[in-house]
Amino acid sequence: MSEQVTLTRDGEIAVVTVNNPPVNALGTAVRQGLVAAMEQIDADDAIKAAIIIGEGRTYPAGADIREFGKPPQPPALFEVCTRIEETTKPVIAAIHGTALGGGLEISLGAHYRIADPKGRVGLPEVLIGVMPGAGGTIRLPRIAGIGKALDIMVSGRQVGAPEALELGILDRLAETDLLDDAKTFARELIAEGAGPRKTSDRTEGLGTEEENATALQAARDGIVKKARGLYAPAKMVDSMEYSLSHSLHDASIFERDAFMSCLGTPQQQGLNHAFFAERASAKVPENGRAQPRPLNKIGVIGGGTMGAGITVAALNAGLEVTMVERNAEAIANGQKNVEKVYDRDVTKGRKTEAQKTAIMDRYTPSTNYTDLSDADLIIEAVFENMDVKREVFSTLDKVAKPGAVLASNTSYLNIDEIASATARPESVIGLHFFSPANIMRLLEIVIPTKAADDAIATGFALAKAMKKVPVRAGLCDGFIGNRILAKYMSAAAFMVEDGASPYAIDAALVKFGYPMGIHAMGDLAGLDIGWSNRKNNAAKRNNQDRYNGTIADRICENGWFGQKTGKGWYVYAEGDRRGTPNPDIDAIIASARADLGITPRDFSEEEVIRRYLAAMVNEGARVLEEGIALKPSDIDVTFLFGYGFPRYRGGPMKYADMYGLDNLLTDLREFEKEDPRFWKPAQLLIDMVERGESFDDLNKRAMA
Ligand code: 3H9
Repeated sequence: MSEQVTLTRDGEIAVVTVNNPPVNALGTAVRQGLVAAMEQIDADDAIKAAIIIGEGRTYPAGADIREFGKPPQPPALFEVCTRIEETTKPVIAAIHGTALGGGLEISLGAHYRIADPKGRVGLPEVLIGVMPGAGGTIRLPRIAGIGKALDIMVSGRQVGAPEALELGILDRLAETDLLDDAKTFARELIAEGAGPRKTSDRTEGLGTEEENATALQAARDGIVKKARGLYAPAKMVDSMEYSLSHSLHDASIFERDAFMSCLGTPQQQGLNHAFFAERASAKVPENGRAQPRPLNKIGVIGGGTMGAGITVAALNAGLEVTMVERNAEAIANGQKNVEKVYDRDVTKGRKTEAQKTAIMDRYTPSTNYTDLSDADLIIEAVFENMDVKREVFSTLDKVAKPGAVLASNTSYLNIDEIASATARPESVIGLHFFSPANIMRLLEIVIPTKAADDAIATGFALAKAMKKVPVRAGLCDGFIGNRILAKYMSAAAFMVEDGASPYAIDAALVKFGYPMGIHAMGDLAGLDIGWSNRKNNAAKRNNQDRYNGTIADRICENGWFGQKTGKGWYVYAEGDRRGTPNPDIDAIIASARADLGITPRDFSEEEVIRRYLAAMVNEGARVLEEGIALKPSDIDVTFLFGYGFPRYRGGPMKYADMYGLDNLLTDLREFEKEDPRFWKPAQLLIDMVERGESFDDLNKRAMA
């Protein structure tokens, strides 16, 4: 057939195997091979039934995303699916791993489907900015129904085999070996004389014309809310609707055109970038040079919100965890904080009481550091204070076994200084989790000067076990994320001083795609944190720098720290987490402006975004220049997974590429006139504009 598709025979059954590692993506050679296989199956009278199966870890997981944007090569995937469906002998898709996107579409082109019980199916095209383009919107609703099919496509979720069986997507689950069971299925079909059963001819998922119209309208009404700015979902409904009253051929062309109209759009570029950036972030030199150290037992120092979150993340990863607190009361609270998470899971039906008990069996509470003597990795999550941290590390140095990795969860402090409290700085790294640590997927892995490669590789292995997205960060104040955050928070603070409404800024950010604005975010995190930082850093502040805390300080002086005090930039009624603008803020802002001698001016929504992003990307460029981040896509990943940056925009550096680095530099030059210190363009940015380079060029170079 082709190197990537083989056809073997077992009596009357043809077994068509796709072998295109790692995920059997449906690239050109696979598509050609599948068509050739179907030709041969039709031509050979001795073949009475056929099976399509994937070699290795999965059934095809979709179209080859790397081919998007390149000139399309025949046959198109929708033609392959139709060719499979037109085969004159029954074709069975035998699914294991993940049959996603085009992978599910070719199995819907097949006449019957059997799956490994652990297999999953789905149409996740929406997550990369496209829609199903090879019959997904045509065939899936015919068996699963319009509502269910749209739920699967709009969410992009992976449907487990048992649910897929219930929905009629699968005919049966394998009970022993997938291929053996598929062959048994095939023999049964041959014995029954059952011929091909075309999915495109089936109607059991559909209702009457009126019912279908109602379901489509309901989908349209719901879609705006669910789609959160994405345009592919509405196109899916259009395509589905069209297919109900047109031939398979016409519907396929309509769907294909809708799919093509998504390609190359900013959303598709952003989401595609996010997909590959997420996978590139774990590709760091240390992983190539060293193997991780053993990782079974973890120690966590501290049972507060962070320590408990890290503990839950480690327990969920199947690790054993010993949590150490300073006294009986503190450890009892720490344990309560961990159990709370699992109790909630039980209440919500996500876990059984027995599962909770099994997990908690791997948890050991302790008030004694010596209980950490057999831990492979110990993560400190205590109070953010250098003296306290150094004391913890000096104790750990005495009790931890040789080779144990010692990690600090600090978000700002100098880890070299922390490491110097031990006699083994080569085993010390930073693991900066984001709160809540059992939910947020970002993990900054911070590299102190003396850290050994295998200690760093162990940090990445932990991230993998915890299903987190790791980003390698060099040492500096705030590492990648918080350092850049500080800059755009200042840009927002200056805009408010100069005339912008904090609520208008938040609204502009939500419109841009953020789940919430920066002021609402401040209220959620607690305004007292920034206030205390500003006070602590007062002595270090350069008097020539514009001060960013004038207004925020005054809010805090009232005891208004955000959600936890019921008041901050917004006011929060009991149980209300969205809040409404705090009516006292206008007066605070007005008095601050008067004291600073500022005559307020208007800021358009567009200018708000320009300034916010310019501050973010300019600092991102500095972070790159200094080698704190290895590549621009790591900065994107940081902001996508830790700071709510809208995924469909790809991350700040990708956004900057699409906005144009020359335009960004022009903006910085314009803002620089009013505050040359704050807005000074990064040298890297200036050089890149001069050379006509993009951040994507730097990504490619870093990955070469
Ligand atoms: C589609 O099908 C459109 C059609 O409707 C119509 C067309 C006309 N292509 O994630 P992993 C690479 S759209 C190319 O680390 P896991 C990935 O980059 C497609 N490459 O493994 C990585 O490469 P590397 C719809 C792909 O086990 C390697 O495979 N399908 C593709 O954690 C391993 O990936 C999807 O959107 C691809 N389609 O997760 C599925 N997929 O080693 C997208 C993966 O160089 N894929 N690679 O870093 C996934 O969700 C996950 O990769 C999967 C495996 C769940 C399959």
